[in-house]
Amino acid sequence: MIETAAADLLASGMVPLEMTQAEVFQAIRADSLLSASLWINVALAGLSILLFVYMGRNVEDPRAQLIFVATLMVPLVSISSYTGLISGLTVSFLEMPAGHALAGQEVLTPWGRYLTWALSTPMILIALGLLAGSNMTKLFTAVVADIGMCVTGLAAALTTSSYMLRWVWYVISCAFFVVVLYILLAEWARDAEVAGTAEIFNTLKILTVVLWLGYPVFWALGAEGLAVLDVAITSWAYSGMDIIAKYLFAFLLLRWVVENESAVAKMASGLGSASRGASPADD
Ligand code: RET
Repeated sequence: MIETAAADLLASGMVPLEMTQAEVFQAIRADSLLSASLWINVALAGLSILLFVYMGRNVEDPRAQLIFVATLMVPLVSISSYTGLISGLTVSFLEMPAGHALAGQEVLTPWGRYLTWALSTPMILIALGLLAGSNMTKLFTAVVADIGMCVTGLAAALTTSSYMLRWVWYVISCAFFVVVLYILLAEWARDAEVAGTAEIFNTLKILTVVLWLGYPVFWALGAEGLAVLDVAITSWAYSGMDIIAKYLFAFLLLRWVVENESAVAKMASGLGSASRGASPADD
């Protein structure tokens, strides 16, 4: 009964102010398309954790181990993130401000996604930076800019006072994203040439850049932005991108690390390698 009532409210867009966590939980459960988009990620994250632990059982080089640990954190954070969404803990119904296409209506906002991206995406970047042979400055810059992107994305989703300010946060988040893209496409691409990991780095770089660009596009088109797409479709878009950006990405990276552990071990130790133009070939 509660489920049907919650589904009707969700479908009509007439959601009472201040829903309890149990009501949000029921509303999510009642939308089978939305629920499926969340549960599939819990299942895949669980399987990935088991697979990655098994793949890494014989890895001994510390740098390769660090790449494994960082990558393994991605499905671990993911399973927690999706559990938060499914339980209703990290989802709120927020009233959109004047100017928004759904102004005055309560829109389901899965803000836990943006919060947990602030933990999972730095892990992806740390793994990529280690693979490229990044120095500490670039790694730090990429991770900090990435956290800035996620936290300001969270602010965009949670701002209900002004429609314009939602987009101001969005633009700030995009500015942080540009820094991340620059490091990936220019700095680390060059570092990977020097480190001898260019082939795998380039594959993962393209996968990452193409998929990550999809997130701001779907945010803009989804219910929280221009509201061209509905909540369940947007959730499927994020879940689909997550599956490739996290599990496929992690599998390709870890498989390569296992097969090329000696090459990873031969990379300069530490994270203090010189920056631009300072490869041995320049002497
Ligand atoms: C937001 C909205 C504001 C503008 C920008 C965004 C970018 C998000 C990205 C997320 C990547 C997430 C991944 C998660 C995997 O666990 C916050 C959507 C630029 C790039 C890869």
